[in-house]
Amino acid sequence: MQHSVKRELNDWVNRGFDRTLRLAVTGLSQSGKTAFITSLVNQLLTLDQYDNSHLPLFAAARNKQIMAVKRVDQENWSIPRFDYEANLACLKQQPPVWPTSTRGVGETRLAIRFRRSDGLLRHLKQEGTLYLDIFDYPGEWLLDLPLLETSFKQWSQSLQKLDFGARQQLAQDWLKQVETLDLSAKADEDVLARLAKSYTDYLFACKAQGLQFIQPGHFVLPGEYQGAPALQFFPLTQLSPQQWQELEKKSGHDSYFALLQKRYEYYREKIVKRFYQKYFSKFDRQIILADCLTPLNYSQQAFNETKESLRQLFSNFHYGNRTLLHRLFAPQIDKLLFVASKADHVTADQLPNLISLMRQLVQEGGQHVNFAGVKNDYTAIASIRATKPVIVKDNGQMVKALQGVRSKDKQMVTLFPGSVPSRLPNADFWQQNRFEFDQFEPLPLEAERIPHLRMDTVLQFLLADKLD
Ligand SMILES: Nc1nc2c(ncn2[C@@H]2O[C@H](COP(=O)(O)OP(=O)(O)OP(=O)(O)O)[C@@H](O)[C@H]2O)c(=O)[nH]1
Ligand SMILES: [Mg+2]
Repeated sequence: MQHSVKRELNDWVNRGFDRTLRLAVTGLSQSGKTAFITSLVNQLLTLDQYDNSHLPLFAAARNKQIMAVKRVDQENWSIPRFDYEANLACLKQQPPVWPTSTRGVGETRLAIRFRRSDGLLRHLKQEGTLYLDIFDYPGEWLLDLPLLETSFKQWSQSLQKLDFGARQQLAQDWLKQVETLDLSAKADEDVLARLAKSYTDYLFACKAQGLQFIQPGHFVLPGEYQGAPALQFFPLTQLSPQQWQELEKKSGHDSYFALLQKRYEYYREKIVKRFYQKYFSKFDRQIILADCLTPLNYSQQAFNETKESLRQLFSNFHYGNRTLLHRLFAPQIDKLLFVASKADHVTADQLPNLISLMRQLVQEGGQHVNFAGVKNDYTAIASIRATKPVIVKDNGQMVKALQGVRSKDKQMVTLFPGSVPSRLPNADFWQQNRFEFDQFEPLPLEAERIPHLRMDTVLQFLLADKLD
């Protein structure tokens, strides 16, 4: 074959190998999304032709198929860049600190240049590029998704169910103000703004107690909508069915009752729907991060709210054709990975329990999930390791323990974190057991690489077939 013809053919074949993969990283607030994306980008950027020992279970790395990885210009220039550099800078500090909580969206694109392992056209140079698009957002906004299919009345009534225990106390101030309001009277915008602020204060107080079910999500993280009337409404959780009926009959279009509904609908259509349309309309694979350990630390109520939040997400995020997400935005997901995050909080022998607990946490709400055609798996990882496993002698016995710098007092400690329940804990269990999972500070980088636990299994699941 003539040299130039061969090159042309090579180029043509290589171009054919270029692929794009858009990854949705899904998880409630503080579940570990930013840590995960930062680590994933870091693990790939630090791949090296000579030493890929940090990713032994990622076949393409092990087989030295990956030639180069670069961050490149993202497709959509109107979305802020994911601030990888800032996150890495936090981990490079001495001592390292955690990247901060996400306040807005961020997107990044990696170009992964690879060599095919095998193929029909073996005699030709077989190189291709996989473009990997990932975007990050505040987890708070995820819980707005269920609102898309919920009327104002349904939403108000659904919140009634949560109104017990710690919530009941925290809501007192706001509820007292709502009680004195004549809902059928002509609305005063200032009064609405004041009451919405009081409702928002209540949501912040819930968050501070580890309660996850925070709706509407933009109230605690308004982003560009700070101060907008679209965020000045609140649910009517105290009305009886009869009171609803009466208000529906007698309230005029300029009443508090009418305006609350209109603002809710506006919020749903203009803020929530737009957000999902813009960012969730096209992705190919999804990873769902769940932190099962932190809610165990807080309370039974916190744990149950995490379960309820995931359940509500699942009733919208499931994968058959009938789902809300599919109807509205039609994403085509072919692979889905459930990940228990922060697995370095427990010793290796507890990982099966952690995976089993997470499986139940997500499955309880997703029993009806139709995974038709969607490959799925469950795993537990630490995107950014904060502890090292050690063996210590305790009463003459060797036991597995963890060592790390504890966040609350910055002391290096060695501890045995205890067992993770393999099933959803029931009421008895909460009375008899006490969970104490300490927070740890991140470990320092090792030769520019972020120490992790099983990120290579995640990369293998998500990328392997695209690099083949
Ligand atoms: N030990 C340990 N802690 C982790 C890990 N990943 C995250 N964390 C902890 O969890 C916190 C939240 O992680 P983020 O990655 O910021 O969570 P997020 O989902 O992006 O949170 P939002 O942006 O608020 O929605 C971190 O500040 C750490 O304290 C991990 O792999 N190991
Ligand atoms: Mg984040």
